[in-house]
Amino acid sequence: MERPLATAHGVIARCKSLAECTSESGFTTRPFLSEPMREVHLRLGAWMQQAGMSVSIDAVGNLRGGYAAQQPSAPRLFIGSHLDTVPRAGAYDGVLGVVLGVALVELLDGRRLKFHIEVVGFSEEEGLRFGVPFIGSRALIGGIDGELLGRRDANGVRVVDAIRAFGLDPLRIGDAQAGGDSLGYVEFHIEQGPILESLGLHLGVVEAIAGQSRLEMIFKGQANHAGTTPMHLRHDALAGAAEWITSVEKEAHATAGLVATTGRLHAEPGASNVIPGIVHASLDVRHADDAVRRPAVERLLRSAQEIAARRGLSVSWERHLDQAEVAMDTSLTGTLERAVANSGYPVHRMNSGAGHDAMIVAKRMPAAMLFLRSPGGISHHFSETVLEEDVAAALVTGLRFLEEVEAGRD
Ligand code: HGY
Ligand code: MN
Ligand code: MN
Repeated sequence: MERPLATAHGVIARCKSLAECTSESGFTTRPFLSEPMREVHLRLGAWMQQAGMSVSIDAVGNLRGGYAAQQPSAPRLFIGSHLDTVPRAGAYDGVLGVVLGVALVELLDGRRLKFHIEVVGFSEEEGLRFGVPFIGSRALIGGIDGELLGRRDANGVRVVDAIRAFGLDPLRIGDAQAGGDSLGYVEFHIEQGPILESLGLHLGVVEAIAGQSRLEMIFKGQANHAGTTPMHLRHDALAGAAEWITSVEKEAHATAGLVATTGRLHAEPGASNVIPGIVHASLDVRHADDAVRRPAVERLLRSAQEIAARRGLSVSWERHLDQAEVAMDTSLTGTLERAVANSGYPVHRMNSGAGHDAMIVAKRMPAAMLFLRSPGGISHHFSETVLEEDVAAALVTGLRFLEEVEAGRD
């Protein structure tokens, strides 16, 4: 166990080093195809090379490290997670899974297996820059279309232009697809919630990932003078949005397992002495059961219409994501469970409330996920952390998992 503990220390140090790559000084904020992502590619790419991997960057900016099998014709196991972050993120969401993948290859110490290993650092998972998540993993399964390439960021830059500006060729996006030799995909990720900690467990095996909806709501009223317009003659878009946000919270409280969030709000023209005329509000809705989530979204939209009509506002929306719940592959998850048990850890199955690249990759190949305990249940915040002993547990389990997959090739 000494080696994984030393390596766990190194894994955490590497995650902290990558957290320095940011577009907002003093925090870790790293959008898709941003300048700090180049530095992440350089640092991770160097570690991959030291581990004996061949390094490339595909046409959507995914960093890919290949570790060759004994035979060139062998199938390929992907180990991956994402390298982009939410604003003011922690050092581990996404990055940990990629750094752990590289560490597992290092621990093989040059030993070649009956399958190739490809460690993928996906370029985009959070949806920060273009409002839609999973651009990196979508490229791996051939899921990038013209509509996505034409989407614009806050500065009006299209996805296709951002790809060119990063020095990549959008015409080669098709080459990013995983081939027919794909054996499966495994993702290591912090839990981002309090369950494992409450149970006193190092690790959790993911059974299914909850579906999610993401929308942008636009409330329109009448901007006007804050001093001269009496209260009963106002059409305040922000007051309407605020009433709706409160109703969203009530609806989520009233529906078991439903979570609904407005995390971004933008009021125009945005002055203390002007009644807000236009408000953009994000909406994120999740539930483990799509049959609960989808009707809930429709109820929230009807509630927005009722509130807007009563206040003399208009409301419209753009649907950015309707991602169905996804079950992990039973057989690969069974292999992962054996690895957890044979490493001496209790097997705990759980669902994921957070979205993950695994839910996209699962459309193309068997996918499995291992969670590491999140101290304090905190994530999507700079105080997010992980324990060295849990990283060591993930490394031991990861090595066992590779052994189990190897044994399955006999
Ligand atoms: O938002 C999510 O669920 C994930 O962290 N991308
Ligand atoms: Mn995240
Ligand atoms: Mn993540």
